[in-house]
Amino acid sequence: MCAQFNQYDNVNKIPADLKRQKDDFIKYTHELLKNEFRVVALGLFNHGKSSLLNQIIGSFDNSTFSVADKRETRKEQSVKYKDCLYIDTPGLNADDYDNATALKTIATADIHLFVHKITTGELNAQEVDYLKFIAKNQSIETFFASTIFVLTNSGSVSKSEIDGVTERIKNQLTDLFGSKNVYNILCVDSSSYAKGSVENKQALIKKSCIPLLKSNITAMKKDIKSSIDAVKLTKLQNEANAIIEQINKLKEIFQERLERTRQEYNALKESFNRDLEEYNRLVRKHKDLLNS
Ligand SMILES: Nc1nc2c(ncn2[C@@H]2O[C@H](COP(=O)(O)OP(=O)(O)OP(=O)(O)O)[C@@H](O)[C@H]2O)c(=O)[nH]1
Ligand SMILES: [Mg+2]
Repeated sequence: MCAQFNQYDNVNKIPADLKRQKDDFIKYTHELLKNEFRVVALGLFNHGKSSLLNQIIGSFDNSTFSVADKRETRKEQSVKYKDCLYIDTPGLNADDYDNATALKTIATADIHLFVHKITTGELNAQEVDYLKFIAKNQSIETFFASTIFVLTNSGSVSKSEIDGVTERIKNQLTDLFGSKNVYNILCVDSSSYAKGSVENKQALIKKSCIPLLKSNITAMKKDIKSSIDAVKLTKLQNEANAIIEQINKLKEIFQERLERTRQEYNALKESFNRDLEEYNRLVRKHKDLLNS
């Protein structure tokens, strides 16, 4: 969440950057300390985040979270449903602004729904990079214990494809993050669930696996509830430490600059004194010549 100060040349920009970081931190602290259980959908754009959240909250006509067959969600949107706050994020990789917004929201999640469209195969390089980035800011074990990989569009692929992609993603995650974590992966179809619910087709509802996802979220919530305060505290400490680190870096840079300026000043002063001495010597010589 903390911006990196890669460029210190514009000294005037630094106070503004620090102020923004401080404001972000305060906003983040408020969000973390609110007694809300936050379920955040994240993933690449157009992979089905908004559709999924609509179905979880029973908005079968997709009228709550905006859905389209193009890059759609541009800013975070939250909806309170039962005892959770469901938060939709702009698709990662849409652009830098969207990424920054999504990453800030992700940092406040109690449960992450990592949404991935199964028809695209296993996780791609960008998804892997985002996972690495997100997991870097918190304990990996905690991150995976609070994450469900939701593979959408299951109705568009065969059962063997579902099994194959699920297995490959599990292997990818194990290779990347180790075998100790629990990787929750579930394949769903939001459109089938919506159709099944509207037309009251129980077989379609069951096949969509959305009811299973909902009960998995409830179970996960129960599991992590006892450790939630400790997790929030760790996140806040990490954020505060990142800001302190930036301030210390700035302090070092300013001290170096001060030292350089002091050396330049001393060198200038010495050269000026030498010039002055030479000038006085010349004046004295000139006076002696005049007096002789
Ligand atoms: N058949 C099928 N279509 C889906 C499913 N999930 C999403 N879609 C369709 O995929 C398209 C994109 O869905 P969205 O929910 O808007 O995707 P998003 O990830 O929120 O996209 P951004 O907001 O742009 O990041 C829409 O046309 C949806 O109807 C699914 O499980 N099955
Ligand atoms: Mg969306």
